[in-house]
Amino acid sequence: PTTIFLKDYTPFGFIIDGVELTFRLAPKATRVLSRIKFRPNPDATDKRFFLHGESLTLISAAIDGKSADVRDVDGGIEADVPDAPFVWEAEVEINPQDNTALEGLYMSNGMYCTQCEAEGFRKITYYPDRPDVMAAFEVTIEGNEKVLLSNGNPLSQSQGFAKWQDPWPKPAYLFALVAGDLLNHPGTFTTKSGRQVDLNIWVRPGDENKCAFGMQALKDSMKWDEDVYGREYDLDLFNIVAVDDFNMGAMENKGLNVFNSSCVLASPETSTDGNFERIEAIIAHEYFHNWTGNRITCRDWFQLCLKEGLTVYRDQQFTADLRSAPVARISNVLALRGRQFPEDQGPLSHPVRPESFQEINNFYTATVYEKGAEVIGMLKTLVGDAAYSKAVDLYFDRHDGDAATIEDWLQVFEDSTGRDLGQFKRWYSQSGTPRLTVREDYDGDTFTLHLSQSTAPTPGQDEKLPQVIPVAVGLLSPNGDEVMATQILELTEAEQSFRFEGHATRPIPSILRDFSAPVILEQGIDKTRRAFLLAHDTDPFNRWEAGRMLARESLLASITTGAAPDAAYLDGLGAVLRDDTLDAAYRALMLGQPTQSELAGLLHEAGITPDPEAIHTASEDLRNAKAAAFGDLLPVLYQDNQIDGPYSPDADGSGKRSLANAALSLISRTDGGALAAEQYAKADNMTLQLAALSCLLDAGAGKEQLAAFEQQWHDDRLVMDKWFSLQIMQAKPDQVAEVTKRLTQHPDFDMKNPNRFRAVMGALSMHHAGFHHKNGAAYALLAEWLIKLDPVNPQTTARMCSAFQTWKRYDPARQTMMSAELDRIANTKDLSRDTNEMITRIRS
Ligand code: DPP
Ligand code: ZN
Repeated sequence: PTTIFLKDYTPFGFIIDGVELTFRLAPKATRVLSRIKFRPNPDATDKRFFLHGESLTLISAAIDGKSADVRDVDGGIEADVPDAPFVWEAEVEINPQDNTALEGLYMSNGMYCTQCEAEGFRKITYYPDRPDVMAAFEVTIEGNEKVLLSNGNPLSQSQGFAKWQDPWPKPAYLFALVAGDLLNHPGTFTTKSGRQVDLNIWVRPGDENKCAFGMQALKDSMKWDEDVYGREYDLDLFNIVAVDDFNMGAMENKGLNVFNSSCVLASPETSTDGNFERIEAIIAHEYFHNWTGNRITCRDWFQLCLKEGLTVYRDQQFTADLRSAPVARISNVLALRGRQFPEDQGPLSHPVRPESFQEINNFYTATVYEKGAEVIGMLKTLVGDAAYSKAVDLYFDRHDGDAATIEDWLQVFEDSTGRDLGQFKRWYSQSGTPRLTVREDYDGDTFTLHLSQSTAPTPGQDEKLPQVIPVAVGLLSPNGDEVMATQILELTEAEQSFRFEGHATRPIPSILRDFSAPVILEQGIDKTRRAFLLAHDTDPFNRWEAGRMLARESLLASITTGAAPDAAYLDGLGAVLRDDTLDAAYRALMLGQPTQSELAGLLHEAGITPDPEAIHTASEDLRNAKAAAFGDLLPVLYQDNQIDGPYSPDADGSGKRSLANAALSLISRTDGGALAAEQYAKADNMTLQLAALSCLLDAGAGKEQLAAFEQQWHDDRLVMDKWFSLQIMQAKPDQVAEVTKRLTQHPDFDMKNPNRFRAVMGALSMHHAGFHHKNGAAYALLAEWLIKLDPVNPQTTARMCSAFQTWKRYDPARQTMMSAELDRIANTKDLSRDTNEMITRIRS
């Protein structure tokens, strides 16, 4: 396999002045005719005329009307072309029906759709399939389907025919085509300059009642981007299509977003509050790409974080504005710690801007997305809100229509603020999670914080240089008043001290407020201090964090010494739960505790081999201790957070349901599931129904309800995904592999559908104690299915290999078993490039 390097970038030898495509749709033999105007690129040194192409049958090719002599080369074709403008015409045949990889043009439930990011367009026709080649597209579709869609605005439409024109030059990865017997949920939006935009969500018949929420989220996103970033939509039409078979969550194709149906379809009966929130965020994310990604795209795929980090940051801001900012921030940090930290601390660690890859699909990672967003947040913290807005405005002014780089992005900040961002840029090039260590001093007047930073070596990077870390700090007095409001300390050296004068009593610092940098904070403070912060911190994130740390320390003590759950933690938590000035969603988050895989990671970092069984036992014990300690409080929380009246997925309602459901899950540990059964019986929305079922299964009950649930929902694929997952998530560790295996034999288990595959195999790999059960059955089962899926869908297979990324954390017996499974995958004949790269990196 070839490795591609950032440093080898060269521009394409030609510029495109226009692309015309004609699709003659047929399931097994679609013809694609292309007519592309090329001219030599004066800025390019490499003049080779190379077009990408994969799995294409070439019917004919012509240059300026004369049959062209094309040479097959690795990954595409070459031809000799004039040193002047010319027209390339080609006809190819492709087979959408058999395209199970879901890249390029494929079929899902009888409808045609496309996925071109990152490199799928080359499976549609011969083309310079690279993001720095931008062109205006005109697309003709001939097909029997009722609805024929492509990017941009419709030029003409009649039975079996549609012509679309996208006036905005775009890279091929933003191309899209959809054809099917679809229905639309319509809407309109009037932009700030008074232009009316038609909006549609296109779905398969039967799903029309699940579009209203997504439509509202789209309108909210359009308004928000105008209000906050000054960005207006730029076409007369914006289409969203829901597709059942989709590798990603959604795709921001110009004017024609294609969504995994799980990320757009919603109704109270079938979707949980979590689904609604996720849908709102993803609709916003894809819409925001119209400016950060589409109008300004990436020069090459190494710059992926330029659009993804920024767009995730923007969708996080949107959620914080629409819902509760502290709750949103805590959720983002939980996701970062849950997915990005393990990646950055294991064999798959890579910089936010990677410097090499074999298969770019493998770099749509938590590091590029979530850490990429954290980097934008730090930049904003460092320069301040006003300077951030000014710099981003300059970015849009200067680079509209460009395929840009991280250098371009940082340059607008340097130019508009005068600040040197040379050191800050290390956040893009250095991988690994920095560790921030704090020591305190006090001399009767001056309080001093000694901060130091270090980052452990990561694959390919032995030496780490100090990064710029914005550390948000506030000071509290011993009675809990804030004596210094939040300040940003800029840590730029390996070690630095910050002095705070004029404190007659020793203040208590609250450090890394709002999680101001994606680092591991080592504070060396005791329980009393944490309990104080849990009770008094004025920063909601750090208040939550104090509770989280107490829970963490309690669990680690139970795991390593068998200690009982920490009474100080339970006391402090009880006080917070009783404080009904705090919103319900926040209190529900307080009731949570570190995941078992997070604990395994912490033990590993501390040089202790994690024992999944002991971790599981300690986690269960802590939950049981909460159930016992809050025996009187939990029914009150449950009762106080019941909602009369119709379901609404807003922040207030979902917060109440999350607190009531969190209480229910603890109550179910003592009442055998009686209250959960009651809730199940009367639930009129999926949030309550699913939570009740989950509690019942956890309590070892719920057989009847599980069957009833299947009966009720067997026709709804998205709900059935939950039914599959839940049984695995709630299985006892020694049952997990067996339950999973049984579910793979269920007639509705279909590995070709990525949602279903992930519902089952994802749940298997995320059940820490079950996946790592000492009998090794889960390792073998996952490997077996990854091997089966690889020839069908390499992208999803490769993504799921990361379940094994932490294999070196565990004891020799488990390592040997996981290593054997990795070998088995690696030795599979004709393994895809995607999976091969992942397994090679994981084993290294
Ligand atoms: N569709 C994916 C996303 O929006 C890749 N661009 O993040
Ligand atoms: Zn994105």
